[in-house]
Amino acid sequence: MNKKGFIFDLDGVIVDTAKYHYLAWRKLAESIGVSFTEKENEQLKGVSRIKSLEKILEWGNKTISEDDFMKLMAIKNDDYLTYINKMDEEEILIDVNRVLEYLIQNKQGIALGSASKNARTILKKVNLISDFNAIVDGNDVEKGKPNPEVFLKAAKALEIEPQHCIVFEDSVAGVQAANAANMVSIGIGEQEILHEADYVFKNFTEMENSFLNELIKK
Ligand code: B16
Ligand code: MG
Repeated sequence: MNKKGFIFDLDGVIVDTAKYHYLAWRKLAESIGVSFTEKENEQLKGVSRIKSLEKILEWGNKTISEDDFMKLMAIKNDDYLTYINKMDEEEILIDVNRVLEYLIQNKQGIALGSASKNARTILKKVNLISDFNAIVDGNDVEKGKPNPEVFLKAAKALEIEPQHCIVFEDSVAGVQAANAANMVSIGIGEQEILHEADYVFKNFTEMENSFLNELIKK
């Protein structure tokens, strides 16, 4: 039997939480006099919470105390969680359910590999948590993407060798992390942005079960 490990990023692959990160970061950035648009938000995709705030402060040329830094991160997260708490199954991105069902039917390993410390809360809200055999998130890693740590830990948790793992990612840093982990990288998004990936699909609708089957058989 061919058993592969399929590792899913969360934000941008399973759900679009980037829009909520955007609203919360924009509110926070504006409160300290830093302008924040969708362009800046794009650069925070796949980036940890700490690194995100560091970047925002850098863009605004601000230096603050360690204490204030922690306070701002907490304010942003509280605000973000007000959006997360309203989420339900309706927010699962197109055809994610079909892909998960196919992989479950074919007895494949399924893991989450996300930078988010809120990953478990989000998976529970959208009722997908029981589909995952392993969850590795921002609470479990020291080094963020493009470091491969998150995906290597997910492979280990699945007890599947990295070269038998496949990663679905929407961020450039995530694709680089998958490549560094010696896994098959599948970009979900635009080819021009995710050109370092082994394959790129606009979304899961473009990815047929026959393609998944080929990955399993490889
Ligand atoms: P949190 P992913 C990432 O999720 C987001 O893309 C990124 O924008 C966010 O800053 C990061 O999680 C940390 O999220 O504040 O919830 O810990 O794409 O790796 O699933
Ligand atoms: Mg992502």
